[in-house]
Amino acid sequence: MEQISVSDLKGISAQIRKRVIEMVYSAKSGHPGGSLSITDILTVLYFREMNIDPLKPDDPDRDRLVLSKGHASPGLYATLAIRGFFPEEYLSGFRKISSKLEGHVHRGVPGVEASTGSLGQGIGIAVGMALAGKLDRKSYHVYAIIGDGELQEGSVWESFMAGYKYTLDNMTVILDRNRVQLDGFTKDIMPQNNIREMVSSFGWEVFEIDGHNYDEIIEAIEKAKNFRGKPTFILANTIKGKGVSYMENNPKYHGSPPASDEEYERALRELSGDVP
Ligand SMILES: Cc1ncc(C[n+]2csc(CCOP(=O)(O)OP(=O)(O)O)c2C)c(N)n1
Repeated sequence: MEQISVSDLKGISAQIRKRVIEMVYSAKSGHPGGSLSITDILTVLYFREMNIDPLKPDDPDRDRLVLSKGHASPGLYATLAIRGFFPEEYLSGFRKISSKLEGHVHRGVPGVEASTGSLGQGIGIAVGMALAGKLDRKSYHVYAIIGDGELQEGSVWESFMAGYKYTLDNMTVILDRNRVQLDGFTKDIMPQNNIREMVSSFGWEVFEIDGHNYDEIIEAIEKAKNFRGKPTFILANTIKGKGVSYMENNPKYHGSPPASDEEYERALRELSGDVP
């Protein structure tokens, strides 16, 4: 695997974040907040850690990533395009008639492993992929990215039970712990007392990181993919809307694009580093 530097990874993530803003502003809809919170994690996975080849998106030996919080499609689509799975020009069709880039991630798009959007489902699909990998004696690794609001779906906990039962040490769940869900904060809507202990008590090995710190992301992913005997879980503390000041920690930008040309331009300036 090519060892791209942290500074190059940061440059790529800035590009991805700008594409996210352009996509939702052009579509006049979509989910920027939860896309920006996972951008650094997606960048490390797709540009450094995952065994993938954009020219062979169906290679049976490839690593797989299921975006269980499928509304964060702008983040994944922009990552896949910049990684070379499909032309970047396609991003301008996001959420428009006759484009393949639907509002929630869709299996027909090169690099997308599962159609998701109904929360609580993708993690179970990832369990199935990991179990298939074991049965087929394949060495690929399966990643699932889930949201903290998504933890409120009971099916997530069924997946944790199954992962433990089948000793899916070829699987890593990454929790985007941005503390915001659709229209409010998780602590007010359905508080989660101690996620580390909850998941660990289901038999998973838990790592906790700052989900915007590249050294921590890289170290945790490498530990997780090499860990044997239990499935792994990375609790990534993130900021919803990361990188755009007025979107950060603001539930309004869960599912709304910049509200005006001024907001749009400010977001792009901030992501270009032109605003202190
Ligand atoms: C089963 C289901 N119920 C409700 C929704 C509507 N919905 C879309 S995103 C969302 C909030 C999700 O919160 P979280 O998982 O924390 O995502 P993030 O904040 O990371 O974007 C909800 C309730 C859905 N997509 N699926």
